[in-house]
Amino acid sequence: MRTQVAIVGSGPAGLLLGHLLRQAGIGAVILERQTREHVEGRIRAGVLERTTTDLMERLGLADRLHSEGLTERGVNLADGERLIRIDIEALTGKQVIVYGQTEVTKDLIAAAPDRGLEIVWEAADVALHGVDSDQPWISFRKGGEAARLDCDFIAGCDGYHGPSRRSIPPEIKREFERAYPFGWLGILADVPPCSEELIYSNHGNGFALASKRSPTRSRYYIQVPLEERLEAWPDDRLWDELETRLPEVSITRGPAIEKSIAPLRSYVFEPMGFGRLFLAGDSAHIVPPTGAKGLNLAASDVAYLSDALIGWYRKHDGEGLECYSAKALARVWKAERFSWYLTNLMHRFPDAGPFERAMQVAELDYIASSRAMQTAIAENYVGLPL
Ligand code: FAS
Ligand code: PHB
Repeated sequence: MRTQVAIVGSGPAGLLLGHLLRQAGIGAVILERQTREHVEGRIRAGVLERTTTDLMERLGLADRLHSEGLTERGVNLADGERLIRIDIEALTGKQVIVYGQTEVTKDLIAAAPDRGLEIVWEAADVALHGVDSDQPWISFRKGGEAARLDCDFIAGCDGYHGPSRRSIPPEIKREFERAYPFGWLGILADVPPCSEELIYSNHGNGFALASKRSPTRSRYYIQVPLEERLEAWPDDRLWDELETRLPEVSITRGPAIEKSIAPLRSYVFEPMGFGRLFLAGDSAHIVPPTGAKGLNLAASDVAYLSDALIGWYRKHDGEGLECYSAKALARVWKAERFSWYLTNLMHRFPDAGPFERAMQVAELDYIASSRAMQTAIAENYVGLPL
């Protein structure tokens, strides 16, 4: 097989990139290890910045997002009984849209065949070769048969556990990491959301988040110790704890249709490019989901990378590709800072003492009383400009 840009991974990063390149008439093939059903069944992100919805509009794939997505004009920080509403629309003129990553992924996969974006599902043993040459290629196995994909460029959109990042020589890589001493236990249930807008709660028992997917489907998270086991949280215990940690809301209970625990981590890999290999999304950076930035950073990476590749193919201008890593990382680090800041503000750390708690209270007091502080949070929450 041969294409112009070989993409590893059909998560949001790989799919958005594939579509942006196809729209520009550039050949692209996606190699995905999992089945289509597995990828479409994953429950992850839920909050979309304008930069992400703009990309979907640019691709002409935003109809369902706009008809089924929920527009959010504000977000709430709770501290015990106190609720601090941040009017993101009044403070920034922008909103965010709640529309599940699952739905974004389904829309992008469904549109692929008509736009000549080939996705090879169940591509096993993907390995990258010649990334520092001008003829890189990928070996993989499909249906037990060895196969090869030749290309001009490789886009590593294979998430945190994928192989691409490991193709960048250790002598030039730099890694930055902060692992948090807790995880998020998430539940998805077909019950009406408990509140109009999202509520992030800092409670004595730990963090909680009230989110949603539709007027009849809700998504909740609570902070749990890292070693916590799912079996320890039957639905009723989880609903009891959510009622304790979320102030002033009446929660409708129902059976979990998905329940999982995700660790929290801040991670950045530099550089995001080496030779003819470019990383985008979780393959290069992870943010704790507190800031709702993971999917949106994947989208902004491919906005930069697609422009750079289109510049190379259309004008033989390599400048965009040379600057890609620095440009993407500049936005990544700001989102890392915001996600780390909100995680520190809204979670209870096992080793924190009275002073650390007093700092959280003072910070929330300041946020409650300062338009400038609320504006700073709103600007980051709706997404910083590209
Ligand atoms: P992905 O991990 O989505 O996709 C990578 C793809 O590569 C996968 O399909 C994988 O199967 C494939 N792959 C891996 N190895 C391969 C190999 N060897 N060969 C071929 N294919 C391979 N982000 C937000 O913005 N907002 C939120 O609200 C939010 N909530 C989250 C909640 C949870 C519980 C979690 C876990 C994450 C959340 N995130 C959130 C972050 C999440 O959305 C990621 O940032 C997003 O999926 C990143 O997209 P990709 O970079 O495309 O990586
Ligand atoms: C979600 O709806 O899954 C969600 C929303 C906001 C976050 C993280 C997750 O910060």
